[in-house]
Amino acid sequence: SFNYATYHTFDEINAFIDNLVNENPNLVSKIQIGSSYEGRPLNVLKFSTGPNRPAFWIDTGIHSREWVTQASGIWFAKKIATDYGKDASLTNTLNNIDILLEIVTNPDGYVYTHKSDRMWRKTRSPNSGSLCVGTDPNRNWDAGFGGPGSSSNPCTETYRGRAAHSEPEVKAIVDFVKSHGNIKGFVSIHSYSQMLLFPYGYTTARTPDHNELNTVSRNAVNALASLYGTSYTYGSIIATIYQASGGTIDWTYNQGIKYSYSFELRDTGRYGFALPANQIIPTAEETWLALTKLIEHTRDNL
Ligand code: 0X9
Ligand code: ZN
Repeated sequence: SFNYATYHTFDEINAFIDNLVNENPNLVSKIQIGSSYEGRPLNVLKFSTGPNRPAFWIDTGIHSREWVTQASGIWFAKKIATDYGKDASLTNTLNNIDILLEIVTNPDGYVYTHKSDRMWRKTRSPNSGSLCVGTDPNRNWDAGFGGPGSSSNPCTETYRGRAAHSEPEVKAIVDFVKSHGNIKGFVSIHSYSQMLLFPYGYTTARTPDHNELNTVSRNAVNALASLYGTSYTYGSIIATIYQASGGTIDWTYNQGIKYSYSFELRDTGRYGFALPANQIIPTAEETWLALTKLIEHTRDNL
């Protein structure tokens, strides 16, 4: 059976996804929202118990080297499928709102971290006029695009790309969010630093929802810490980590998705992106407690 306590290849994750769909046909389906630059499927798991519901989006692995995020996404998928009809709160959630989960959000980068460079972060699209490859998919969104905390140099880790939404991995989510039209919560999961963040990253201006997002975040990180004592900081991106322009959740917030958040999972730097596999399950378990708070607050404020 599937080992949740180890890191898996792209092919293994896709096999996991297909098995989960086959084993839970009345709850789980797979949507392909597009293809990566190198032609790999961009798969989204949809957990749904009825038609035309609002939705809560979760993505993991948009930065390919952040392996504990894809591994946690796998664990969340299994947790949701297992708990529906057993856990009262999750059952209430899925009777009111769909959960959408993109586990391998940057598949070309993920494959590259397995075969060539474990520390690859960006996409794998070429850049004309440069030998350097890839765009930072968390600087490529049309929210303060090209501003401070992003680079115009294709050879840097924070290269914004030639234009907003130039990366097919980003454009697929943009098109999906717009055509869905009823996504009420959005969480983009990164590592590492142990933080729960909300907009904005491109400007010091506070959003109109700052106080509500701050209170929900406090409740979520308290729930997270209740399991193993893991300490998270929280706040706006710019005030908590650093200025970053063109980021995912600034775009989703400006699209009207009030409940837009981003995690930076374990650890705080001892292992960094190379988090030992024996921390996958504890990381996923504690993160799920925080995610549950974010989803419940969205569900209860539709
Ligand atoms: O620089 C980034 O894109 C994020 N840090 S990371 O180490 N995961 O690359 C921080 C930017 C804003 N934070 C999130 N949206 N998580
Ligand atoms: Zn990241």
